[in-house]
Amino acid sequence: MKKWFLILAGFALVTSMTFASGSQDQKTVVQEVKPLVLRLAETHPADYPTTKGDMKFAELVKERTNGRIIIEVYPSSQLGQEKAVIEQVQFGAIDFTRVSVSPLASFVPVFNALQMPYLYRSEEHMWNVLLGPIGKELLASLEPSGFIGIGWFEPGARNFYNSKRPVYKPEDLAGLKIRVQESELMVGLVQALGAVATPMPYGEVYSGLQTGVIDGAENNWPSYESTSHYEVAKYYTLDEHTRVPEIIIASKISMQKLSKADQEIIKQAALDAIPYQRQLWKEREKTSEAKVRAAGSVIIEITDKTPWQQRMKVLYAKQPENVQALIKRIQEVK
Ligand code: BDP
Repeated sequence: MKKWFLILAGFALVTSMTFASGSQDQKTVVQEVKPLVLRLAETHPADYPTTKGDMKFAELVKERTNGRIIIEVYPSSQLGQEKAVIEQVQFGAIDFTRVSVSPLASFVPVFNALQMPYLYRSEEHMWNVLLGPIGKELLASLEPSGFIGIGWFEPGARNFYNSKRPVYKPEDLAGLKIRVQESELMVGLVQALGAVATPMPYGEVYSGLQTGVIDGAENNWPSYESTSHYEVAKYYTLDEHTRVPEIIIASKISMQKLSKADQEIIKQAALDAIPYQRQLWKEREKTSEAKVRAAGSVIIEITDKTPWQQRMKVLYAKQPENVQALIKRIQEVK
């Protein structure tokens, strides 16, 4: 029903009356201008703040192109899990996706700098980086790999959770099998804490926890709640080990088919959707926290993060020179 409405609304019906010269004959010419329909892949469900951010982006593009460009958002991993989707974006089979920088860094390793543990002093520091010169440079740097970076969304801080025991200090993680994103850096992070890292797509984590293939995972409040992972892993430790920015990327192949003016509209629309997503995120963090607390999750506060930060030194030392240089620039941002 909705789809049909979109299709109908997208058709611009141009009606012109032509009068044949010297006669009273009237002819009506109906010309159909079909909108260009592009697809955006999203992992999260439709009611998730990030998906709503994607939808805001799509709405702005539609509005600003007078319905000539329609971006259809496919939520809940309908088009595949993030790593596979990124590959498809690279080949032009999917036009856009919103993903975590974590799997993207396997394609463009310098992005690892953005997901280093305890890198940002605060959410504000992270946003100053993303919206400042570094963020702009990074979006632009994706082009040789077949992507056009167009915007960022709020990722929240990630925390460990597991089904076995409360974790107060890194030593408590020893031997636990912890799911990580498909990212070498995240594997290193978990290993540096003494746990066993198990890379796995997001969509498989719930059953992994349920069947005991893994003991735990790590994520922000909204993801821990929306996936129902809290039902099968009730110990949630607020160690806030990392903030991994969310990014919207377009396929270079898809974007090149558009006029420069339309490309600009798309880039601007993605940037203009950011405040909306950030606002929804703030609200959802609170409701997610309330929901998992009410469901009986055991929430462990960490007042002194120093022992966690100490463990991460090895990971910093391991980074190649270009990543180290970028990390330093990020740390210098006010
Ligand atoms: C969520 C991100 C999503 C990732 C997921 C994960 O929003 O993009 O796929 O974490 O852990 O926070 O895989």
